[in-house]
Amino acid sequence: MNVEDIKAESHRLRGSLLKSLADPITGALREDDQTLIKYHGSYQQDDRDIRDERRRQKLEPAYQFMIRTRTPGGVVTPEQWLKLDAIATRYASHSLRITTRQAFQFHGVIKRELKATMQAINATLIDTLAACGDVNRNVQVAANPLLSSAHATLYADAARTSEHLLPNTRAYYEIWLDEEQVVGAGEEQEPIYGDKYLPRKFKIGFAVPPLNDVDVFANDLGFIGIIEQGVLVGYNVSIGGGMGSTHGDAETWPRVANVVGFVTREQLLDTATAVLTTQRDFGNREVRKRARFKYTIDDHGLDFIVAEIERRAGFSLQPARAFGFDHNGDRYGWVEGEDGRWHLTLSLAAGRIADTENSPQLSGLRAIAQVHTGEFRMTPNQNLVIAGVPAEQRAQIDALVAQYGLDAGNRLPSALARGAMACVSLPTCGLAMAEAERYLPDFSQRLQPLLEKHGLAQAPIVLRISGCPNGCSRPYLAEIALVGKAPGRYNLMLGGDHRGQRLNTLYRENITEPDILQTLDPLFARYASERDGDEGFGDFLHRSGIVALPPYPTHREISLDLHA
Ligand code: SRM
Ligand code: SF4
Repeated sequence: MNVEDIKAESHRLRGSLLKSLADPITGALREDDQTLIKYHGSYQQDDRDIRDERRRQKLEPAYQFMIRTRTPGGVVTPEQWLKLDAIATRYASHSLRITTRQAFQFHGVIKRELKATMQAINATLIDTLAACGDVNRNVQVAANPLLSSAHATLYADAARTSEHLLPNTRAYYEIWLDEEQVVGAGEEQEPIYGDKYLPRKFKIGFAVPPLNDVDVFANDLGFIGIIEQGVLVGYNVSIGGGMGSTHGDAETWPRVANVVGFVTREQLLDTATAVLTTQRDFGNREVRKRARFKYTIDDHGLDFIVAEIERRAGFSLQPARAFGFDHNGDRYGWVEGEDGRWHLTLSLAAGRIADTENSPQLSGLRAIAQVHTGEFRMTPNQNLVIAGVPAEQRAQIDALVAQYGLDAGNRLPSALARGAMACVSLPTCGLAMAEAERYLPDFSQRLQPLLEKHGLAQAPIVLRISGCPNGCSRPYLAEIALVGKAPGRYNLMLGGDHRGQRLNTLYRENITEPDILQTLDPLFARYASERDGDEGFGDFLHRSGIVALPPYPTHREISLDLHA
């Protein structure tokens, strides 16, 4: 069955999940249920490292499940942290993985423990509903603001947007939490989503200028907080961002969002509903790879879509207000919020938190969670903020950070390595074509001598690696990106800016590490000697004519003068 039919016939996302879970013969779910479980925040996967060996032994693949949390803005309390850590250790692969959208992923959960794991997660008061599937996903929020009170308001707005856009079905609670079915599945209404939910996934991000850590222009819908005299007065709205594309398919492309206007905080939920339902009704339900909102905008035209949004919302968007972004990465180390509390940002290697021989990070963060009185914030760059630390507790946190080597990432020798991202990729991702997370530390190390040779160790160059063109590490916004093509082979993309406002361009196709290093060497040399002040690497490549904008037919760069 195709995905549209599976959704429509699923009895509001129930399908035969209960039967699939109860079947002791296989570690897998029935085929249609593999689609439906995504809406519950989980993916069926198999361990690709042992796939061939299992086949040789005539065993079914080593089926296992990934579970993703719905944690708007990536905020968790120390109590929740400790419980999630215990779940990772008891049911999953002994690691917590911070995603590029500020969620946790657990990997390696087996089918017969799936329900217990879901129940344990829900017992922390965190759920996984709508973390995957054709619905609104985990809402991103700027993680490391200096303006604490405006951020708190913005975070609350993001959290209520997330709640407002949740599916209405009780399927999740019945299947995982044993809630009794009181309403017939056929009678349940989905006022926002309708019978077939959205044509495709939908993503919302809330940014706080001047930081664009959420990469707001990669989201289907972006809200850019406008803060005047310390007060959050409303949001600029951006629509139509997205990264995914398919190698060699000219019908697909990454796209940066268009800034289309300004709305007040009171208009936020109506705006979100209007945008989401416009995509629900106009999105392409025939061709799934063309179903994202970015293509709906390109196919129908921006003016038509904006008019439709305004019609549904019942008000016109005001002209966008001036704002400016200065970087899309995180700021590491301690910063003081305006309320006098402190926030410590730790750089983590591709967001993976595990205990390894030289780096007991899971244990270290457990020790911090046991004494921390503030909160943890996962960043959209796969890093972690130990947030809201009273001044008098900084020394204690610093001592634990040092004891467990939690600052290893902050002490990496290049700014590039500290800020780099990589998607999960192998061995769990079924779509991976090349290594990403596991390759990032090696690649950064190989790049180090080149950076040093050209005096660029502290140049904040944005590097991102994805194991395939779906772009989960948002590679098309990076100044340097490797996009997986085949084992050990990548497309080298160059020329994004460091504010997340310009897409990069394919520079060399399907090359191996030695070629990548050889290609970058002379470019680093020119950048080192010809850059203009603190000009970014991507900006330099454009100014000097080394790369041009990519040949995609639609929105490739934010063209407004956004630098207020
Ligand atoms: Fe992603 C599919 C991991 C952020 C675009 N993504 C997947 C799957 C579920 C593979 C699959 O479909 O079988 C990956 C699971 C890997 C694993 O083993 O864990 C996966 N995506 C991730 C995460 C964990 C990457 C990471 O290293 O952190 C991120 C989880 C985010 C979250 O918490 O919700 C993740 N994915 C993204 C982003 C970045 C973002 O949203 O800011 C993108 C690009 C933005 C966008 O959506 O356009 C992204 N993921 C995709 C796509 C391409 C969608 C498209 O429009 O074509 C796929 C494939 C698909 O949907 O068919 C995909
Ligand atoms: Fe998997 Fe590709 Fe996403 Fe990486 S970019 S996690 S390889 S789907």
